[in-house]
Amino acid sequence: MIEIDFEPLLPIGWSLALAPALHAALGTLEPDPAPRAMWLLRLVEVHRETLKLHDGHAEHVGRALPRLVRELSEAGAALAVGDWLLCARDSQGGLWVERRLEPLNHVARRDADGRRHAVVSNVDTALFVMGLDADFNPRRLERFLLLAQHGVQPVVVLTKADLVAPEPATREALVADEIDALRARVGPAVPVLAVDATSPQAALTLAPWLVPGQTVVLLGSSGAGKSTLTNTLAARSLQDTGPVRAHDHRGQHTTTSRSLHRLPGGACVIDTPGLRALRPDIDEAALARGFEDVEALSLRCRFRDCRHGDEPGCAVHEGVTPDRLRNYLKLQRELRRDTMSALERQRQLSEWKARGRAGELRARMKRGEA
Ligand SMILES: Nc1nc2c(ncn2[C@@H]2O[C@H](COP(=O)(O)OP(=O)(O)O)[C@@H](O)[C@H]2O)c(=O)[nH]1
Ligand SMILES: [Mg+2]
Ligand SMILES: [Zn+2]
Repeated sequence: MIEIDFEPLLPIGWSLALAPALHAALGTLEPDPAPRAMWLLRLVEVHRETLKLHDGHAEHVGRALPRLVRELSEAGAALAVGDWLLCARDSQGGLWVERRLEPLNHVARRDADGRRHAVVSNVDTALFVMGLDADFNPRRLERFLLLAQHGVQPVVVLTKADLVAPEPATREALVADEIDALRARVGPAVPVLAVDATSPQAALTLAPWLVPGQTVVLLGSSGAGKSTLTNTLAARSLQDTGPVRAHDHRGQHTTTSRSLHRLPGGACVIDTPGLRALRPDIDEAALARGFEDVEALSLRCRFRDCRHGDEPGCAVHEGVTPDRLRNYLKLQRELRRDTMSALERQRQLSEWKARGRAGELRARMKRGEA
């Protein structure tokens, strides 16, 4: 028997869409003769040993049961900021996470071996933050945009609009040109905004995505202005921000971990450290959605198996800028490599298991048991 007061959870992102996951998680708890008090908490920060959890009123420090940690890591689905967790206290008052509710979505990346890592869970909007300075890189942005899947709305936020040119009229014209060029490249489905992340005006520009109960994650490379934006949205200094290094205009990795914060207006924002060499965790369908223009044009290529290289009559070659096409083909190669290595890992695992079983059988036969 557990009793949950949902009302305080609404401002920290609880929604009806999570009810089935809660029901399922409750169903996996062992029946207890004595009624136990359990809490539903949101994970706001992950540390090496401990977790910071929020109940809608205050933060608590807890730990995950080792069995849960093992299960999740074997499934390649470790706990991530934004997760909803069922927790209980032990007799000494220690807070333990017993179950994780199946997330509605993950923003996830892959490492060089093709292994999947969740960055954050249960987000409504992903703000892809990119500076209008040396950080500006449409190819990297296209990669980032692929992270927005399973109902996560993507929004591009161009920061440092105030630094583009000293003269306001020139500045506005240059920023408008950059926005138009990006829109033409990523398509009309993704809003593109420009802000000065240090100005309160930025909070007004982003207000439509920050209504109560919404969870927004800030993604982008180091120095893009994510922590600056977090502080501006919160109207106070929550996150350290770093001066940009003079030689390469990059930030100095001041943000070292992900953390979820409540904003005065009722939304939650998750600040993240910069993701360096980003490999989005995607499948063929996600790649196709991110590059709808390529997919649509490829139907008009002369050859059905056109690889949009130097084949004659390639409609994609004609209709997509070379830079975007190169990026698409590179992502496609990476995706195939990751899929291959995931299959390879699975094959290896079952081979080891089979070998283990065969060895066991031989040993039992020796002992005359089989
Ligand atoms: N003028 C101006 N400076 C900004 C803007 N956004 C970020 N910065 C500066 O850029 C540096 C890096 O910002 P930070 O928020 O730490 O980047 P993060 O690594 O993405 O969190 C800081 O010195 C900020 O003050 C902006 O829109 N305008
Ligand atoms: Mg930061
Ligand atoms: Zn083609």
